[in-house]
Amino acid sequence: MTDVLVRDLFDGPLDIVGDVHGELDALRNLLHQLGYSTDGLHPEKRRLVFVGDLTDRGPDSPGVVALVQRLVESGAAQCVLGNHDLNILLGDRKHDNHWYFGEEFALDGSDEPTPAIIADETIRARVIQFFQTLPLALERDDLRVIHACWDDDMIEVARRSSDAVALHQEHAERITSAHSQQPDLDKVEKGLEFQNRNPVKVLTSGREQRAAKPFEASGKLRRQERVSWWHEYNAEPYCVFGHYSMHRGKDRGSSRALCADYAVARRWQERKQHSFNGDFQGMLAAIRFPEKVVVFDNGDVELASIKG
Ligand SMILES: [Mn+2]
Repeated sequence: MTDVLVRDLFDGPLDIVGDVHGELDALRNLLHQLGYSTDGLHPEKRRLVFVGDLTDRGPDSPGVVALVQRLVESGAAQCVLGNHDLNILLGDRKHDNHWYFGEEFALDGSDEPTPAIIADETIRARVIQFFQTLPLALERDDLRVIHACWDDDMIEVARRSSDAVALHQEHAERITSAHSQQPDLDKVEKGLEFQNRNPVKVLTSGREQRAAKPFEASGKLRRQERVSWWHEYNAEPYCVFGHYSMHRGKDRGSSRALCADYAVARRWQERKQHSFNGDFQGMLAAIRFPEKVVVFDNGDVELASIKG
């Protein structure tokens, strides 16, 4: 594998699919709503691009990876690596990726089962083999695709590497060794350096900053918060990204940076709610380019949010 981590994006009209997070039914519905055949072919020669985070939380991560892998390998789709996909490549056990490690339950110590298809040896090998082929970024003159954050300096670093895991480890080790010379750095400062000075982290999960006050997210007390980089994005090409799950109707993006993640990852929790009536709030969506409209998995269509 000698391809570098920043590659050419398909030309022509595209449908850029947000974070799927194991929601195979939603993905099948969305591809149907967009007009694709099961082979990923479109009568108007449109093509698919995935912003990454194919797995975790939803019920069928192996099914989503298998479908996207088939589309990518047949030339019908492209896909970039997300932070959840990276965690699996790094062998990092997280709360949401228990399925990959053969665990029936989420690893947060709760007794609540998270119904999910569990990976066996064959599935694990196939998932890793596919994720190893994924770039961190795709680009063409008028458009860029990234999982979390387009950062020019980090993109330049990624252009010189063909292995996301090796690049991640190289920078993690460099930062660790720099910290041994800086005994005064506090824990938050060290955490921020691991996040903000590692190109693979910045591109797949974005920059962070010290929070004014500690806050709770996903059951953990956090002292670092995400930076809303899209407010400052003013490059000429549009940028479509995922990762920052948004609520429908609530804008996330600048005039040229458009978020495709409409929080389908919330569905596994929505299903557990007593009051759940089958109407999901979290949606899977695709941004059509150059049209800049959003198509949802239930067939709804709206203009892509372009307000800051
Ligand atoms: Mn993500």
